[in-house]
This record gives sequence, C-alpha cells and structure tokens, in this order.
Amino acid sequence: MTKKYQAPRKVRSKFDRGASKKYQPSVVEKKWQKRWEKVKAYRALSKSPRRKLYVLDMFPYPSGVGLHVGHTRIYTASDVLARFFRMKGYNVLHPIGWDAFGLPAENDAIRRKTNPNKLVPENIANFKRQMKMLGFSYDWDREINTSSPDYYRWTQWLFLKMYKAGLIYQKEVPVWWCPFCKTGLANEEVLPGGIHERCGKEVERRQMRQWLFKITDYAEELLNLEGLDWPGGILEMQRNWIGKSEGAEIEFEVEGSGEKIKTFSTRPDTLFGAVALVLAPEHPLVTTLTKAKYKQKVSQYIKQSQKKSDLERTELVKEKSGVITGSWAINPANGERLPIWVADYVLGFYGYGAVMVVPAHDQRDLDFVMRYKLPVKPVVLPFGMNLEEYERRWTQKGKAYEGEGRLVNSGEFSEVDSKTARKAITEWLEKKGCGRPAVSYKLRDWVFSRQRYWGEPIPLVYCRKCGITPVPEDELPVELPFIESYEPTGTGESPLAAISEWVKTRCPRCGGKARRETDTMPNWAGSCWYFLRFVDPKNKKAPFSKKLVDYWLPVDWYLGGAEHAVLHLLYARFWVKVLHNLGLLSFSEPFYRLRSVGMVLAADGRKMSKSLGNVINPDDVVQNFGADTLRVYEMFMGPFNQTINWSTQGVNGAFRFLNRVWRLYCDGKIKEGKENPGVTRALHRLIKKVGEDIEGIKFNTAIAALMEFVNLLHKQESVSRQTLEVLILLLAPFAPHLCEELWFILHPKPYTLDPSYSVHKQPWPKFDPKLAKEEKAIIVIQVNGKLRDKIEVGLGTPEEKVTKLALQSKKIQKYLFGKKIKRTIFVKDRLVNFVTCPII
Ligand code: ANZ
Ligand code: ZN
Repeated sequence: MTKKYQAPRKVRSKFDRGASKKYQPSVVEKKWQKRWEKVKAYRALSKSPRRKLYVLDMFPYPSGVGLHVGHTRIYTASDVLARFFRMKGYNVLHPIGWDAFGLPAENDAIRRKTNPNKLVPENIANFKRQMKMLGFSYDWDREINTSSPDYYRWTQWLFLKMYKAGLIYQKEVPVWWCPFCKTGLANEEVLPGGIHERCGKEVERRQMRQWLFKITDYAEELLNLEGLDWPGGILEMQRNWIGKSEGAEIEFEVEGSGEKIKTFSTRPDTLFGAVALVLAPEHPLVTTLTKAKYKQKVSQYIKQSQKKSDLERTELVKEKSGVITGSWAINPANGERLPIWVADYVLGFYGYGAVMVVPAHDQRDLDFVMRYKLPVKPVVLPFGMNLEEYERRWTQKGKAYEGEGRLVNSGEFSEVDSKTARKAITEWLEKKGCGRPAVSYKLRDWVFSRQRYWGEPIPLVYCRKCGITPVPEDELPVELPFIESYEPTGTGESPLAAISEWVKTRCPRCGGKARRETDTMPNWAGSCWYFLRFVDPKNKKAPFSKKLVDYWLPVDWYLGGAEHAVLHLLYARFWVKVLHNLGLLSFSEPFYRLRSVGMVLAADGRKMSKSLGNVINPDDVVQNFGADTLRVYEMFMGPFNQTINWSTQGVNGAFRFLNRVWRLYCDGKIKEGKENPGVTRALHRLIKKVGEDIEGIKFNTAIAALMEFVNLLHKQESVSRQTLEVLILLLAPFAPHLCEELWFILHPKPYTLDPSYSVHKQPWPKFDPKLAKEEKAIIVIQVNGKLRDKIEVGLGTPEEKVTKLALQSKKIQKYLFGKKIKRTIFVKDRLVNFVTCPII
C-alpha cells in the first residue's frame, strides 16, 4: 500500500487550504484567482526574447444580462490557446476590453430605461467579475473601453486622419433607416429581406445627408484575401459582399439628343440581342428623356418604387414592371432603335444604373419583356443547337439561356464562340469609341453617421465662413456630453442636436460662430482599431506606438462569432489598409488566423432567451460546479465551430471527470519511481494528441483523450509522480485552477510571490516520438476459419471497428458474396472470423 499523500506540515501555508480530500472548486478557484491577480501572472511583455503570439477574442459589448454561455465558449477556447502557447514558450498577448459605444450597448440602456453613462460601467463591472470568476488569463493592465474619452480621443484622431486624406465625404444619399432604432444604417447592417441585424426590425429607405467612407476605393485591395487562414465560408462571404463583376461599359446614343447612356454588362457578347434600354428610377437622365406625354406615368412609377427595398426590386420577384419614356437609343452594334424604359428592377447604384435589355440571355430581362410583349432575340445558341430547337427549348418555356455558346445574328461576330466574342466585341466597341472593359462592385460606400446619442461625436464643425472644419488634434477628444434624454428622436437628428450649449462652438479656423456635427459614429468605429490599442493602451501621445504594433501584429489567433463574417471583419480590414497606406502601419491585414465558434443553444434546441426561460447563466454553473467544470464542459461539448445544445448531463460529466482527476492525487495512488511501460506509452501518445488537438482547435477530442487516460490511471494500482505531473500540465489550459492546486500538492513549497511558481509557467511536456507511435496489431481475417486477408489496426481497436474494416476488404467481400454472416468471432488484436451460411 502506498502512503496517502499529504503535504508535509511545515511547508503548508495559507494557500494550502484546498488540499482536502474533497474537490471543492469554490475554495480552490478563488484562492488561485486572487494570487494570479496579485502577481499579474498573465502580463504580456513588450520586450522579450521569446516569439510573440497575439491571441484575441472579439471583444464583447457589455450588455445587462451578463456573459452568455456562448461568450464563455469563445473566451475559454482563446484562454486555452493563450495558456497552451505560454507553456510552449511564446510571449503571449491576450487582452480584453469593452465594445461599449454604439447601438448594442445603447439599445440595452434604452430597454432598461437607464442612462448609458450609468448603465455601461455597471455592465462592464459585471462582465469583468464574471471573466475573473472563470479564470481567463487576460492581461488586465491592458483593458480598454471604447466609450472612455482616453480611447475615443484616438478614434476621433484616426477619423480626422482619414478625413484629411479625402476618404470621408458628406453626401445626400438614400440610406437604410431603421424606424425602431431611429437611425440611418450601413448596407452591411441590413440582412437579406431588409432586416436590421441589431434589432430584427424591417428597415426603410430615406434620403439623408450622411458621412460616408470611401470603402469602394479599397474594393480591390479588400478582395485580396490571400494568405489568410480563415474559415472558407467567411472568405467567401467577404468576396461575395464585395461582389466583383468583370465586363464592359457600353455607351448608347439617344436618338435626336446629344445625350449618351452608359450601361454596364457582363455579357457584351449579347449586344446584338438587345431589344431595349432600361434606366433605374434614380437615373439622372430620367427626367430629361421622358417625353411630355409620359411624364405623369413615369413620376408616379418612381414614387411607387421608392417604397420598395432592393430585394423586392430585383432577384426575389418575378413580376417586373416598368414604364416607357418615349425616347429611343441606338444600338452601336447594328444601328437598331431601342426604346428607353424606366424599370425598378434596375438598381440606381449598381454599375451605371442603366442596362441593355437582352431577354434571350438574361432571365430578369426576359421576365420584364414578356410582360410588355417586347421581342426576344436569341444571339447565343448552346453549342450544337439550332435556332428552331432553341426557341422550343428556351424562349417558349419562358427561360433565358445564360450559358456560353455560338453567336448568331451578330453581324461579323456570328459563329464566334461567346467567350471569344466578349473580348472581340468589347475591343470593337472601344475602337468605335463607345465601349471599354469595365469592372463593377456590389460594395457601396460605408454610411458612417448615426442619429444616435451613445457614440463617438464626429469631430467636425460647421462654420458659415470656413465651411466644414476639423477640430484640431490637440483639442480632442470632442467629449460626449452627459444628457438626460438620450433616446433617439426619429427626426433625422441625434439627441445631441438639442443640447445647444454643446452644439454651439467656435470655428477653429476663423474663431467665428460655428456648430458641431451632431451625428455620432457607428458602433463599428471603436472595433476597427481596438486590436492596435491593446499593444499600447495607455499611450497619451498617439493611438499606438508603431514599434509595438509592428512587434505584436497581426493577430495570430482571432476568435469570435460568425455573425461578423462581413461587418466588423470587413470594416477592420478596411481601416488597417487605410492606415497602412497613410504610413501609420507597416502591415495591411489585421487578423492572420480566424476561427469562428458555433452557437450554444438551450437544451431544447432553441436560442436561449429570457422570454423562453431557457437561459443558462454562467454564474449558476460556476456556483454549482466551479469554473473549471464549465470550461471543460464547453470545450468538450462538441467541435468548436458547431452549434450545440446545452446539456446539464454533460456538465455533470465534466464535473465527474475533474473529480476523478482530483482523486488520483488525493487518494494515495502516487508512487515514487518508474512508471509501467504501458502507461508510459499511453502518456506519450497523450502529450502528442493534446498538443496537436489544441493547435487544431479540436478541444473536444483533446479532452476525450485526457478522460480516457484518466480512466487508464484509475485502473492502475499506483501511478508515478512524473505521470501525474505531466497529466496536470496537459490539463492546465482547460482546468487552470484545479491544475494549479494539484501542482501545488505535488510540489509543496510555500508560494512566494514569485510568479514563475505556477503550473502555467511550466514548459509544455515533450513526447518521445518512438513511444508516442501508435502501436499496431495485425488482424487475421478468416471466413469459416480459413485465412482470407490481413489488416493493420491500432492496438486495442474494438470489435465493432475491426469488423467494419474487415468487411471493407475486397477479398473478404468476394468470399462473403451470396452468403449470410451467421456469427462473428473476435479476438482482440488478433483475429476476426466470419462464420457464414448460404442465403436461402
Ligand atoms: C446585358 C446582359 C445580357 C447582362 C445578358 C447579363 C446577361 P452581375 O453579374 O450581378 O454583376 N445590370 C447592370 N447594371 C445593373 C443595375 N444597375 N441593376 C440591375 N441590373 C444591372 O450582373 C451584371 C449584369 O446585371 C449586367 O450584364 C446587366 O445585365 C445587369 F445576357 O447586361 B447584363
Ligand atoms: Zn434597428
């Protein structure tokens, strides 16, 4: 019998109270959290001979309900990475802060009828308490808050840099307006179907004067996603949002007037098949080109279409409508006259807001043309099909052929294949001076003004004499004044407009009377550069030091929700590219590696929501089971990127597992001396697997392997001290408190304030590749006792898996053909024998 392990009396200290027989997370966890905080155990060093690694969470907006178990799934994962890579010898930066300005935080304040100036700090305090309770190893000295003046001073500073570079302009544009949030929005904030991503309400169009960012100037740069280690789906969404189309610009002369209409087409090869020109209702030439006779109809039509969303106007609806202007255009290819229409399936802000209508080869055009009985002229036939057959198979069925083929009825281009013709016709038009290659993007400039209170004031003033004038840098920040009525007004002006003592100011240029801009920035502003501020959060002279940014950036691991696939990720990439071009940064992509988390749903498979009463509060879980259990459970619940239902049984399982670990150390199983070879081999395999799985974001399988190993240890009479030491090193990133305690039990000496005396400061264990090699067994496969094949499997592979592999063998299948398996005999690591009988 081995002696029960107990720390020698003389070295027991006040830290030692947790080392009782029972696993008491509440005692253990508080104790170590206090100590970590005291010694600033997770401080990142700006100077270090170690390799840097930046592990970042998408920082949260501090809502009143506190952390969601979906948040804690992400933060635990990033914490596992941070702790693991510290042990691997990296100098890790793992910071956190608060995305505290903007709609999410403000809507929360409105719902709770509490001034955001009061509510937001309260919410932050609560989030912080919860994060500390979970033992996340953030460097708390770097905490930032986007709504604090010493942060947003620099958001305003960066805004002005970009403003002075000509990247921000004011324009009257039709914007998406959310009647619930009472503010204009960016296109990116409107989900398919015209829903505001924040509040879930339907948006409308409003014509408003807004500040816009010229993000379209960066469309091409933003499309370059090469070298980014991001989930494919997110890369695809970025690409689609930017939406690059290559084609040609084709100009049509208007008959009897000097006007020309520019169109954008991805299919210049179909030019000979055009039957009309269509202008978007917003097109500037509509009024000029509409003949008196049609004026009333056209203006009525325009009014109606203003009420529709882009989606209602385009893809979703088959019913296309339009009105005639009475003017005609000339097809530059063949001189044919084309009637000019106005139709709202053509969008004002894509391409040139005008299209040539080719019904035979564009379904939208065909839908439109069928309604108004315009002709259909096929000019591209599928290879090997004649015109007659084409009519029968396509036009008569109301279908447009949008594929490639052979040109017909296209003058000198007839018989050319459509791909070649695209280029040839564009060149031909270019020579005639009425066309050229062109590119079009779906991306629109970024609407940056919000008619809301809780945001960074835009640091510009209006002076009657000097016009729009930036606030001088040394007068920043333009502080957001405290106001009582912070609710949005709905008038198209922010509540700040009513605070006349704030609005009235002096012009920085001439000293005369001036007014402040009263719109604020969107919630995306602060998050466009927070990852830069973390490297140098207290800098009073600049937003960040270039040297430090160059050391730490880009972010090596960026973890967050997939809902930011376009929004935040696009905006942050854009700012970084701009700052790069302005010489403020020497890199042009902020996030090298991105991983997105799956949602955590309630046990019933629905979204957790207060009204359904199915919300799991991390506070409760921690109170009942401890933070380590919550952490282990959330890492074990399933593959990190998959949506998973909460399971109380799973939480219990994680708790039982940690208890089993605890008992290995406290139930007197420890032996001094050599480990048995089987356990040693399993241990080396475990070291290899856990390390590889953590780096591969496969936390669930890492924990499964740890569980299996713990089971193996429980089957042993005794376990060596070294084995137990390695086990807690491997478990430490997942269950940091428990492992710290067990480390202390194994190395009983008084905890000084030396921060290196911690399991989390130990090097990650190394494995011996020879020992870690999976051991193989050769399995003999018999049919009715006769050797028919052999297969190699891992040692200890269970019957089910071996049988499955055996049945996949071609040889075995041959012998089993036409027979039925009556019985299977299995000898582990040796043999499987199928006993058959004929099928009757
Ligand atoms: C003639 C044509 C013939 C077209 C044909 C297509 C097929 P993507 O791929 O989405 O970029 N278009 C151009 N501007 C438009 C606007 N403002 N609103 C609605 N539609 C517009 O689509 C490019 C095509 O969409 C263009 O090519 C144009 O129709 C249409 F057989 O030109 B096409
Ligand atoms: Zn809204």
